[in-house]
Amino acid sequence: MSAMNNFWDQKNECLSRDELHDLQSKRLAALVKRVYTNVPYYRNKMHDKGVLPEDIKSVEDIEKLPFTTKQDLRETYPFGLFASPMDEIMRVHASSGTTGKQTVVGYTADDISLWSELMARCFTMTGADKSAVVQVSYGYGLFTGGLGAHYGAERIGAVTVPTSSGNTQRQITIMQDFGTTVLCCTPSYALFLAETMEEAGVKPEDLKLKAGVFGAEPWTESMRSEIESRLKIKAFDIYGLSEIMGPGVSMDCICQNGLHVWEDHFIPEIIDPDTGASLPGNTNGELVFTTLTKQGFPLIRYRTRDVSSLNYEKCGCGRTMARMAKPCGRTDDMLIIRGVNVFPSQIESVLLEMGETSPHYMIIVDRVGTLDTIEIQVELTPDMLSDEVKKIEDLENRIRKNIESILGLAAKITLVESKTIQRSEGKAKRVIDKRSK
Ligand code: DLL
Repeated sequence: MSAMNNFWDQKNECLSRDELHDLQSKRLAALVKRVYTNVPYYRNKMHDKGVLPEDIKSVEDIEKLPFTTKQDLRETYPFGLFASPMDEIMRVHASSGTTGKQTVVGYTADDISLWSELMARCFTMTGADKSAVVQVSYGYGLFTGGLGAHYGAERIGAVTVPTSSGNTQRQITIMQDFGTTVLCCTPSYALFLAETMEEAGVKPEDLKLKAGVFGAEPWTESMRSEIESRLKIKAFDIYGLSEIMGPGVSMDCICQNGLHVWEDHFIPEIIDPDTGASLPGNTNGELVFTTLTKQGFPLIRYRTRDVSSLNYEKCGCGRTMARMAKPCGRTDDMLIIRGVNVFPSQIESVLLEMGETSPHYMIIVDRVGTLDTIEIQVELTPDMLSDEVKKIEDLENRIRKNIESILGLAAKITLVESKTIQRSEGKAKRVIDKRSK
């Protein structure tokens, strides 16, 4: 598989930065005019900020525009931010989030076509073509994962297998019998599939699997290595959110050094989450997106709450599109424990780099009196027995020390029996925060 020929749309994927700048500027100006005219909510927000469509002439002017937040989506629930008449909307999706009303997004026929096209770029980046067999094990339904991947796989002409999530045994049988070459699911489910295959005595060599397109939740580089070695595939990271489109806003290429944002259709920015100020390249902050070409549900400067950074250097694969760093978590998933900021992904890195336990863990945060406590439950590997007290204590101590040196925080480590932590078929839940109750 050559790094240079995995293009679906080489011309657009490799536009020069100058060409991109001009295209984005033109599209941004048109978008702002359109939402100003069609969406009263945006018009009012722009008036509040004292900005008019004619003030937006190029990408640099984007900072004049107001942000959009999840709260704005809730206030206009369900269809208040749609910019096309309802008879042009042909699909809706929704995401429930963890709190409050769900947010609803709408697509015109052109939007669905664009989404398929961008997902086709993603699949092609894995080396897949029309000879591929793509098993879509993301959930189908209001969640964008299943249908988003489905339309992209069909667009490249692959054999598309819409298994949806769940029924793990059947997923494996289908992989074997249909000769699946590309698997799409969450990384936590990929790991569960690997585990179930091992138990059933199915070896990676028995399958034709070459690549995985995994996303919808944060996962670390160590988790990637774990999945790649257990399934013997190349694991690609795909990112997206329903508000912006669904999966396929960005994905990493064969170089696995950041996820290419399809900048001809989305403008990414990184801001300081506290002040809203724009941050320069290669600095961590909150990721913000503006959609440039979506019609049904365009968004201006949408605050994702995801933490990442942007790299504008040309990539070894030949693409010019900015690369976002693997999102390490969400500003609203960040735990503040005794004043220390903790991302679950930091804990995952420690555990997987040590490699002495299974990769399954659960973080339990509580408050005793006024003191925050953190307990990390980690599963033993099946061959380790919990009655080997000395060995277990020794391992717990070493994990505690490593966690403390990374987080600067003492955590209680509890090793639990193999298979006692719940597996997920979709997005994994890794934190129980009892303080919020
Ligand atoms: O999770 C869309 C998707 C489906 C992406 C399938 C990739 C694959 P939502 O349910 O709206 O949409 O959740 C979006 O999930 O803001 C991130 O916090 C998180 N997320 C998605 N992909 C990644 C990723 C879909 N690759 C929210 N790495 C986003 C880290 C991710 N977090």
